[in-house]
This record gives sequence, C-alpha cells and structure tokens, in this order.
Amino acid sequence: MKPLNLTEQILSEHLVGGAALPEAGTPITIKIDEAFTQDATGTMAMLQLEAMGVERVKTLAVNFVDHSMMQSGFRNPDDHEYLRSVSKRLGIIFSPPGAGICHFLNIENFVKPGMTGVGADSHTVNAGGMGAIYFGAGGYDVAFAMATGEYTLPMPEIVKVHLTGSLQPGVQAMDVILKMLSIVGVKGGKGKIFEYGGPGTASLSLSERATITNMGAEMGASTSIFPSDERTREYLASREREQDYRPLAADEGARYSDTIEIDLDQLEPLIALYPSPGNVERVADHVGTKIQQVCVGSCTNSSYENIASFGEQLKGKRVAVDTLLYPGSRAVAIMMANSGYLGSLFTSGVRVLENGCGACIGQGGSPPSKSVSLRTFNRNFPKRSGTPDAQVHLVSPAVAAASALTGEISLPKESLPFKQEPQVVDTQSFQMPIPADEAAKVEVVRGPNIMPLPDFEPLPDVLEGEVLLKLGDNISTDDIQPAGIYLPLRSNVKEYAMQATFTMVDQTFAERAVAHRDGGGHGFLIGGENYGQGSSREHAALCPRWLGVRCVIVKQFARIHVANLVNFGIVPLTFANADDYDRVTQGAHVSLKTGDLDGELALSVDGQEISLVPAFGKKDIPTLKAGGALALFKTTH
Ligand code: MIC
Ligand code: SF4
Repeated sequence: MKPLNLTEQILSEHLVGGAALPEAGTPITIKIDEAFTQDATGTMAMLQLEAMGVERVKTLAVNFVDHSMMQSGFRNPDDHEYLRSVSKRLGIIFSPPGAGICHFLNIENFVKPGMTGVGADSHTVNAGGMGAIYFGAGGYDVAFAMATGEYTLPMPEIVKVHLTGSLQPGVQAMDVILKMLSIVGVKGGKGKIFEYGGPGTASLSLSERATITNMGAEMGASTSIFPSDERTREYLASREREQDYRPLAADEGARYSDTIEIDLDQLEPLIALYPSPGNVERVADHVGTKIQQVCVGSCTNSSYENIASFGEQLKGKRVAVDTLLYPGSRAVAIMMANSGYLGSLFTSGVRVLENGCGACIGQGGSPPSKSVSLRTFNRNFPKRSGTPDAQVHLVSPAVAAASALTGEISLPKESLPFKQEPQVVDTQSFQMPIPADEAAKVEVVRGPNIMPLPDFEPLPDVLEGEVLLKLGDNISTDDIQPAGIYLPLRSNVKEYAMQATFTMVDQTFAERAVAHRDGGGHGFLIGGENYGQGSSREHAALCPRWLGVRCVIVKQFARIHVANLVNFGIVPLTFANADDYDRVTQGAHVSLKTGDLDGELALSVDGQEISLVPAFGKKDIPTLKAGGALALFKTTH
C-alpha cells in the first residue's frame, strides 16, 4: 500500500463516494464527525438550519456562547436564549456564556484524534493540535454539515512542517506560528494543510500545538494538524478522557507537496507588527518601544500554561500599564484559582476578565487613542480593537509579561518554571441533548432581536450596475463587516448591513448601495489580493447581498469568504489578467452576462471588455443561479 501522510489517512477514512483522494484542487466531500458554531455566527446558522426543515442534527453538534457577552441591552441575551432553546429543539449541545472560548472547550471536551469537524469560526483549525482535521466555514456550510453530516471542499495540498530541537527559555509556541507566518505570509497557506511532524513535535504539549494550529488561520491555510502521540494521550488522560486516545502519525515515506524546516532551538521571540499578523519581526529589534496596554488571552493563548507562564513572571511585581487577561475557559480560570496565580495576578494589578473572546473581538478592552497595545491574540487588523488609530502588535505571553512590567516592549529575561496544576473538568454547564420526542415539544424562544432571514431572488441573466467600491489588497472581513460594537446586530441583517457594512472604509457605502439597489442596479465590488481574509463570518457576504451587491471581482480571494459569497448568491470572479484591476474605477457603469457561468466571462466597462475567471467551482453554479445555497437546498431536499 502507498504510504499515506496523516491528513490523507484521516481524509480517506472520511471520504464520501470515492475510493481514492483526488488531485489537489478537485472538490471532495467528507463525512463530518462534529459541527459547531459560536454565538456571533450561530444565530444565523441556526436560522438557516431551521429554514432547511431539519428536525434533529446528524453530527455531534455544539452551539457555544463566547463572543458577544456584554449583555448591554436585550440583544445579546436574546441571541443566547434563542441559541439555548433552538439547541434543545434540534439535539445540539449548548455551551452557555462563561464556560469559555469555543476552541478551548472543544479541545478540552469534544475533539478526539482522527475526527473531522467544521465550525462557524475561522479558528476551528485549533483542533488540529489534537490530531484531528477541522475546518473553519461559513454558518450555512456548518448548518448544512449538521443537517447532512457532510462538507465539501477543494482537496488541499499537504505541506510538511518538519520540527527539530526544542523551544529555548523565553521562546513559546506563539513564536513558532509567528515564524511560520514570516515564511508563508498571510495568503501563502491558501489551499494547503500544514502537517507538523519531526522529532521537535514530541517536545510540544497539546496546548502549545493548539496555539500553532489555531493561528494557521492567519496564513489562509485550510487547516493544520499535529500527530496524536504520547503527549496527546497524557493530555486526554489528565482530562479523564484517556479512552478517546488513538495514536496517529504519517506513514514512513509519506509524500508531501513541499516541506518547511523549523529548528525550534534557533527560534527567538517574534512580534507581528500592526496592521497584519504577517508583519513579523524580531522582538529584539523593537525593545524599548513604549506601550500603553497589554492583553493576554484569545483562543490562541489562554491555556493554563499560557496564563501560568505569564503569572509566574509577574509574581510579586506590579504591572506598569493597563493589563487585561481573559482565561480561555472556566476550567482554566479554576486552575488559576487553585494554583494561586489568580490571587497573584490581582496583586500584580492585572484586570482579570471573563472567560471569552473579549477584547480580541472588540467587546471591550479598547486601547486609548494613538496608543500601542501588545496582545497575545491572533489578529491585529486595522480598527479591530475598536480604536481606529491605536496600533496592536501580537506577541507571546512571555513577551507580554516582560513588557507589562516595564511599560515598553521587552524581552523575557529569564524563563521561570510555572506551577503545574491538575486539569479541571468543567462539563456541568453544558446543556446536553434530550430525547427526540421531548425535543420536538420544545418551543424556540425568539426575542425581538431575532429577525427572520431575508429572501433573495435568483441570478438574472445580466448583471448591470455600478462599481460601488474599489478596494486594495488584503481586505479582511473586519473591513467588510466589522464586529466589535456591532456584534449584537448579528441576528438582524438589515440593521447590521445599514450600520456596519464597509463603514470602516466608506461611511456612505450602505446608503449609496441601497439607493442603487432600489433604483434597480446590481452592485459590484472590486478588490485586490487576498480579499476576505480573516474571519469566517458569513455576514461579510450576507450583508453586502442585502445591500444589493451581486458580484465581487478581485485579484485573489481567501478560501472561506469565497464559499460564503457563493452561499449568498454573490458571483465571485477574478481578473484573468491581474493588471486589468487598474482598468476599472469606482463609480464605473459595468455589465456582465451570467447566462453561462461555466468558463471565462467578460465584464463590459464603458464599451471595453475585461476577461474574468470564475473563483467558484462547477458544482457552485446551481447555487449561484438559485440566488443562494438556502434557496437551492429548499428546492432539492
Ligand atoms: C474572529 O476572530 O474574527 C471571529 C469573530 O471569531 C470570527 C467569527 C465571527 O466573525 O463571528 C472568525 O474568526 O471566524
Ligand atoms: Fe474569539 Fe478572538 Fe478566537 Fe475569534 S480569534 S474565536 S474572537 S478569541
């Protein structure tokens, strides 16, 4: 038998309707073991699941609440109650606010080596630390996976990351993934799975591995994976889940499309400078830069180990700047209390906040104007912090601790061993599924924040209208559809679109778009490379669609966003010749024949034609023609 790498082993085990894995780029459908959402994507996913007429989900399914937890006003609590009741109704586990960040809870409680999963959040790939294959996807695709137990994606290329050596004092897992970002860049991971291996892997704990796979999302990768080995067994045993262990590794002689070598011995502390996780430099070159804020947490760096290593460096000392800390889960918070770090962090002047996403998604914790904030998070896109002119840089917990003490970017002087603490199992807060006959009687609670889904018409044979906005490279979904203060509007498409879409780029966008739409025009957007990078939020497609956008033409798309555009009936196209980007101006009157979507298309701009290539696959054509995935689902199921 041909030797298989780990990814091929797991994908082959889960392949639907096919004997062998195809060439990279060809669509594959796999059986999904787990599908989950979080509250900011979950309400929309659940509304779609209900609209599909699903009575009970087919996979292990979880709805987590971790993003939108401010509860200032009825909106967040309405969303939570809707999620709680719809979960009960459809056989989904519900994880209430306070239990922790979805990716943490997932790895602590649900993911097993060898499983497959999709989650309505780009950092779902975190689960790769457990030797599982998990993908981030839009809410519709996750709802579809819950309904059918399947997910389709282009077969990725598999790249080996060969690790040797071990991390030296003051260097942490965050530095490994920042090193990867410095090699691969923010779009270099597109269409790839990074499979870690080599002798260096054994030195990394499960939570260190999860930090690395988590932030693979920032390279645009489909996902990342570590082998399942003795360290995995240790972790599962410590969480009373040893029965879930299964050893998994690539076969001897397995093949990869490429190999990246990283010698952990040679790594040094790194920093991703504002405004991109890909702007990686040596911390040593920025020592002495004044900072005004430090934030520790996010799904990347809020494990017990992360926080304990941070706490140990601060012990007996006071922080020099405003320092905020978000534990990854309630279990982590309890371990902090048990180990004594919670008390010492308070004594050091740290503001310990709720177990959740918090400042990472701009739910509080915004830094002052024109300040510098050092964060252990995974994203530092412009304005994501909520303060338009603040700069956010990304670092490891060790660099965050050294810098919090001095008030300037500092290197960790020493590496202090932190106190080990037995794992805490905290599953009591989950609302588990009830039997189907009882579930069928549950009434779903829809407060005034839960608005019905909009209906969208099918694709006309000609799209004709204005280029509403011309954008540059690396436009993130935070630029398209910001989160932060707008998160409570996630269940109300009209309000979210009117108040937030492209507001960071052009305050007049929503009103212009609606006027154009109501005048019968079809909206077009033009963009550069890596359009739609970052989060999986389908609202970055859904809200523009509501505003009348029907076609997005760019040099290159990020993977999850292009799937979301298709799901909401927006035609995603790329320039056949990237230089043609310069030939289309904002405000131009354009038209596109969409009768035949199979093959090259021509955009007519002021009497001239520009060649365009579909960024969607053949299998997406019926979805686009129907005006979106839900419309198609209703006609075919
Ligand atoms: C993010 O980090 O941007 C988010 C918020 O977790 C998103 C999901 C969302 O927008 O709800 C993600 O990464 O997919
Ligand atoms: Fe939450 Fe931030 Fe992780 Fe997104 S990146 S899931 S907002 S902690």
